[in-house]
Amino acid sequence: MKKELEQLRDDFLGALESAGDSLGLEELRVEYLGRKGKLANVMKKLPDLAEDMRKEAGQFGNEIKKVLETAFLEAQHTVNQFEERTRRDAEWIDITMPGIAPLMGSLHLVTQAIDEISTILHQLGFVRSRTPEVDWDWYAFESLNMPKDHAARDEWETFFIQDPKADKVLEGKKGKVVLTPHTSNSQVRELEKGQLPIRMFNINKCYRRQSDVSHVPMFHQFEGLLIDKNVTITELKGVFDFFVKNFFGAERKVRLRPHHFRFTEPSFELDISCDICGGSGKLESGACRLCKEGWLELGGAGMVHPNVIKAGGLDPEVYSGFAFGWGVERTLMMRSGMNIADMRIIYRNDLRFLKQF
Ligand code: FA5
Repeated sequence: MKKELEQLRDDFLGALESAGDSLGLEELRVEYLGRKGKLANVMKKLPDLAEDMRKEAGQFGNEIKKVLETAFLEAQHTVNQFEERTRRDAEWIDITMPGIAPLMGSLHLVTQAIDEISTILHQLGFVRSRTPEVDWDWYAFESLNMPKDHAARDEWETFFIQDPKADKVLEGKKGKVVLTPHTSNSQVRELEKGQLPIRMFNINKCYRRQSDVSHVPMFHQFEGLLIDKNVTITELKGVFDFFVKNFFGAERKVRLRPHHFRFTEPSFELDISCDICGGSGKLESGACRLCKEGWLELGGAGMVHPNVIKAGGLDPEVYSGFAFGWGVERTLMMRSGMNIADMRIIYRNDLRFLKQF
């Protein structure tokens, strides 16, 4: 039995050397030291030995067991250390390698334009006011000298809000509810506050049933309103000159063209020489699709109509003023070098386009 135990020890120590990894080690432990393993099998023979030999063989068996267990623990320690080092090596980071730059977000180009427009108007002493973008017909049309069913309203191609409880447009004391088709709903809302003089601007979303190279269904306008005693067109012209010089540069050509709005008298539209065709109306490929004639309309303006001043609760004999409303997207598109020939691209959420700004 002694020889058998010595052989078993030698076999085990030899096998430990080539166990490889912790799995191999565990298999060896079960094979030799497990409850039904090789050592247990040899020790099972103890009761068959003569009594005088049994004690000595038992002691020897225990010594061999201790040798095997100690050798096993040492091998296990070595293998664990090796495996831990290998794992750490695999996770090693070269801190001298250039990093991956995190993606930087930026403000949408329309938001950037709104900020710039606001800065210029602030410099002129205008203060930003907020008006609802879902509003009553009264503020969007009727108080602006456009009675119900007046043909002038058609130009605004308006979206109405449906009453969720009935098959009709939502309606209240101030008329139907609309998605504001222009920012001019701010005019009477501001007059009603009765804090004079008024020098406010309002930038908001507007909605119309329109979509082509120079129109989108949701766009932005900035509206200016100045009401005081003895206001003249000269001051309106001064505001436009200052704005154009600051936003587009001193060299850019603009023109005021007589127009008709129900809420201003006299009324104008302001055009700018088109930046896409350089003001010629022509491109190599044919006519400029954006402006068609070298000029692009940016917005409307005029002296506030006496009926509007009255609707706001003031006396038009005492107070007068001017108002203007420009499209933010068109203003932005016409900035030198922007090269945006189709307004719809601004809202396509194409990152290849948006990342440029
Ligand atoms: C108006 O909306 C008037 N409320 C402007 C005004 C204000 C006149 C105060 C007098 C006094 P108009 O419909 O022309 O006017 O629109 C003004 C500008 O908004 C246009 O010149 C254009 O720049 C922009 N705009 C109008 N519709 C769209 C659209 N669907 N998409 C993008 N921009 C638009």
